[in-house]
Amino acid sequence: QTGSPRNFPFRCLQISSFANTTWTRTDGLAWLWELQTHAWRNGSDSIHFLKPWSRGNFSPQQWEDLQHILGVYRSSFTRDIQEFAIMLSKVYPFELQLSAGCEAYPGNASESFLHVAFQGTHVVSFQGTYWEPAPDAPLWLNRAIEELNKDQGTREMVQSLLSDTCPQLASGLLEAGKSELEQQVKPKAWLSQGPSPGSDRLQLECHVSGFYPKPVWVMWMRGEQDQPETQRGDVLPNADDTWYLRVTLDVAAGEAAGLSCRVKHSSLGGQDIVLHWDGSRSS
Ligand code: CIS
Repeated sequence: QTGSPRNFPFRCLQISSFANTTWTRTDGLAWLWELQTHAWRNGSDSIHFLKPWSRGNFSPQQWEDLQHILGVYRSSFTRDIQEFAIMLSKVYPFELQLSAGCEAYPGNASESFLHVAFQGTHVVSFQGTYWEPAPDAPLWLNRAIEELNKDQGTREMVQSLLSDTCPQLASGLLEAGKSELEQQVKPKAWLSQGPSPGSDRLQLECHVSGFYPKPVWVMWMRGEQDQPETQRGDVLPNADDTWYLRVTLDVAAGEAAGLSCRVKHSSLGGQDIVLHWDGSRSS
């Protein structure tokens, strides 16, 4: 897949836990596409850079300013939410999650978003210049939204963060991190025997690890024939920004011979990895 212009969204996540009236914590993280670029930890005043290119094209002063804005915001946000909890009789513990970010398009266009979830359900978004309830938000939220919309200073700040700061940061990161984002890392694959699913049955496991980017195709095959009983696990993250996948097949012990695991990935340039089950390992 060469030459086609593609977009990489930049996403910031905020996770705020309110355990009781006195214990809270707020952490943040930011991702460019599949790569985590920043961490903003509860006890820390600074935004931590996780990549050599996490500074993007921001000056040290711009980072100072952004850190200051976020520092003030974290304590005000915590206080505001505790006040809302009293006003709306919400019981502890509860979780708030914010997801905010943007994606720059060719030209100068960009699109931004900010969504808030309460107990894991989307309840509020910032749209244009106002806070708005999500389509199925509970009615009690309207009082909070009314209060939030009275704070014009915050609305202007959020608007400028979303429409100026975010796209500028994202496009600088994209430029600085492009080669890492677009890199291709080949998977390694190996076979093993899983726990027996029953008498005279075998579980064949095909492990695929260390690949980047995430999309991958793995199937158990008999010759050229896909085995539709193949069970695919979740694609799990390794610690080094690569991915891992396990794919299994339950078969009668006598039918394992002749099976193979086939792996297709963009890094392999059409040269699929094919591993053959060694009948002699079946016990
Ligand atoms: C109990 C359930 C309640 C549910 C309610 C749902 C909540 C909805 C979410 C609410 C968000 C509220 C945000 C409000 C913040 C304000 O408290 C705060 C301070 O406001 C000021 C007022 O303007 O407070 C003063 C008193 O202290 C005064 O009241 C003042 O009013 S005045 O002037 O009338 O007297 N406002 C701000 O701090 C403004 C800045 C807001 C910034 C929002 C940012 C959201 C995004 C957070 C993402 C965090 C993850 C970061 C991860 C990594 C960082 C990498 C780079 C970041 C790039 C960011 C790009 C988006």
